Amino acid sequence: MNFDSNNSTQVSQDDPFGGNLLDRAKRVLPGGVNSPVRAFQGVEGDPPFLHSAQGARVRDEDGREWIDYISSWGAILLGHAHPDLIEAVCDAAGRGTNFGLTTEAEIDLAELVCDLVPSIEMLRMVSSGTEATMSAVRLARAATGRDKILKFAGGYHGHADSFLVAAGSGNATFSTPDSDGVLKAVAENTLIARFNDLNSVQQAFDAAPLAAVILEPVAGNMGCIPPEREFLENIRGLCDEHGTLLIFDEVMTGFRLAAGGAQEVFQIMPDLTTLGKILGHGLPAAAYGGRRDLMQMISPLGSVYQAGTLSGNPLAIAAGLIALEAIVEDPSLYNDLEENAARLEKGLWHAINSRGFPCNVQRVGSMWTLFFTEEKVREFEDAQLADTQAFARFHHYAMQNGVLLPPSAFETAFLTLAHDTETIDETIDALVDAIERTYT
Ligand code: KE4
Repeated sequence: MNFDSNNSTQVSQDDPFGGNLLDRAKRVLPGGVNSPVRAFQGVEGDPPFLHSAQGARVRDEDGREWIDYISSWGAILLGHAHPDLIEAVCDAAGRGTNFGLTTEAEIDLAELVCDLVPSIEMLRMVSSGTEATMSAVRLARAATGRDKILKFAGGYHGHADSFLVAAGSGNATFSTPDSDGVLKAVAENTLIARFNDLNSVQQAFDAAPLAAVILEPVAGNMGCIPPEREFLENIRGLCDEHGTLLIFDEVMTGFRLAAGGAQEVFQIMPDLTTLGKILGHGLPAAAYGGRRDLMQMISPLGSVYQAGTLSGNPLAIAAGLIALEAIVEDPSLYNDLEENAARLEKGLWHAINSRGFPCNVQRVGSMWTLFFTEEKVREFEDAQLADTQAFARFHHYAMQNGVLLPPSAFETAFLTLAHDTETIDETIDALVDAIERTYT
């Protein structure tokens, strides 16, 4: 691959209406984006404005193309614009976009989720991961009669108030708001522990009765951080001991790490699971589900209210059915993902070790992050100590070399089934050169 340095992202797109797209966007959207991370504040250069995607590649309004590892933040498994999915969504759209009453397809998808995800006996569809996690926490508080929940520093579960909190000082682990507009009274009901640090979890259990522990079983929002041995098992044990519900936030890991997500890989059964991303394969679908006795507490059956105009939207369901049916038809697809992701990791480690780059690749299945530190990243504080300025430069050089990584040192990159051997080898060449330029 020849690295055309003219593929710089510094040059913003000129739109037909004069000015450029970013200036235009900033006049009507906060920061010019509909979600903060897209503003490229964590990396160098301006964000491209994408026009289309196909397989493993995306293309911007100016026709520039990149091998894509954002993969819609993990929502894309089969590859962008998969023909079967496009056909299914177009067919669904031709029959109407949303009805506000239940369709058979919603039952089909719910049955598939129950078949695939070990701990889910019943679920409720929603339209975003945030809705899924906030509803699961509401359910846990109702089921236990307790107020407090435990999350982990660096864990991201969407933007519901209960999750936008920062660790308080001292051992109390009681939190303070991490966003304006979040009430202190709300933040105080969220305790914070450190990922892979069982003592900090024990401290939280000692501090107050907990309704739930919510965690990403593989951390993906502080870069990719695997759980260390027995960490998940010990949390399950503490929850059982204290009558606390365990919520696995598998919005990212669900259908990504295995057909049954992280709970299948690690053989741990949570009480509730939240899903999203691949469940809609790029269309707005998410869900929370788990033990039947808990889910039967949800309105209209039970006393826990939750609702949504577009929950179970026929187009999102059609996309989700294509994704999950592909998994059922060919479970070996995870072997293909593993093989190509391992090839990428091996290629990066070869360069890191042979050229002595102060970097570290952490990967779980098709989720991976290149950290600019030689140390193992076990928890959020470790990720914060990595050289995020170096990552910002690296991301920019990677884009100039034709590879688009998530624009933050605290995110995870994702492969899809369209990231074949040739694409991986192109990526390795491009990223090794980008690391080299980062350090020259
Ligand atoms: P949404 O509300 O964005 O659909 O899902 C929230 C969420 C919940 N749980 C986990 C584990 C998640 O990763 C997410 C959302 N992920 C981020 C990126 N890591 C979405 C990207 C964005 O915020 O723009």
